[in-house]
Amino acid sequence: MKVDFEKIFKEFEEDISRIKDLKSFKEVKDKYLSKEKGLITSLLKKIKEIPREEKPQFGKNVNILKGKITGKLEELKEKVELLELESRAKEESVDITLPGLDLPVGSHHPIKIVEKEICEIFERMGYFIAEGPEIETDFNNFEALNFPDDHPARDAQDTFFISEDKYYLLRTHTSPVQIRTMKKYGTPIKIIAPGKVFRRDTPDPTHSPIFHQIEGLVVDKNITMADLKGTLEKFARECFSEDTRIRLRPSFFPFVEPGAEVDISCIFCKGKGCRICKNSGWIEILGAGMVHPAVFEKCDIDPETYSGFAFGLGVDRIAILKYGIPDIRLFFENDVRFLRQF
Ligand code: FA5
Repeated sequence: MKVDFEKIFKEFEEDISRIKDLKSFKEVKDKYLSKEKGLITSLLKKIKEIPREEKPQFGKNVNILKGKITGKLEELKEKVELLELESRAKEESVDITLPGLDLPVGSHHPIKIVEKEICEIFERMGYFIAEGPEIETDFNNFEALNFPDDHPARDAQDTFFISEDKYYLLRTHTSPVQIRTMKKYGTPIKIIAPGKVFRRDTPDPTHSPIFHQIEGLVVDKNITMADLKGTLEKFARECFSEDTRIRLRPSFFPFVEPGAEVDISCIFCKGKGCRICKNSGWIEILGAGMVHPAVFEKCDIDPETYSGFAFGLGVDRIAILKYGIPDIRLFFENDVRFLRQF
């Protein structure tokens, strides 16, 4: 059997002259050097058909051919890789004259801006931030806060219960964080607890079924109502303006005694009377009071030794006042035209 090694090498040279990228390089390499179907392999397989005395020379010739082909391909490989890189760089190059993409930049939600501002005021007064879950137990949300069994807030009309036995619910205020903190850390305490709360209130311009509160709790020896009033006065001046005044009106919350609703002097008419304050000169912003002894007892704190005050303010209502927003529902509709303004 005659094999023309010269001719094979010529054909190989023609093949490599047509190589222009890695793909065609691989095709040529496979044609000659592939272990399964390559030409060199098929020549080696033919060795058994060769007369005995010609076998050594034939083997030698195949090896020489293989060496020449391998050498040439190795030389070429580097060049092809470089070519490939250049053409990729050309294709992927950035046209710096094209106009840039307009990536919209997000902003903080107005409720979060106001929540942060309020938290910072209290942090400057030495308060720590505490947190509690939005899903609460009846114990933390009502029982430990001294709500009687027949209190209307415990009614399914007012509370979103999430278990059949009405034990788990969406917290209706941030006051359960008071219970969690007293139970976990004992005394003394000086915390604020911001968060979402939920009530089955019909939505209207000042009511939303989801809204935000910030709870405050201070417990130590000799804490008095004067401390509460001084703290809230300082808060009102920092949150609104230096000339803002506050007034406390007696009110009832089962977990405080005495309890109070706290008003600020109307920030729009400065107390003269206008449409927003319904001509009273005052706007209600929060509930507050001295921690009820029964609540201390539920949390294993001795009411004879310790006293404390607590308050709970509605962040959404404060944001409405600060920004002059006509309807609380705007905060929850997520209309970017509204949100973009903050
Ligand atoms: C409470 O929730 C008490 N836990 C506050 C408190 C804490 C009192 C500590 C004493 C001691 P009240 O139900 O009044 O209180 O709610 C507090 C504030 O939440 C209100 O002043 C109001 O600003 C806001 N608020 C109440 N209901 C809604 C609602 N549906 N939508 C928006 N804001 C509301």
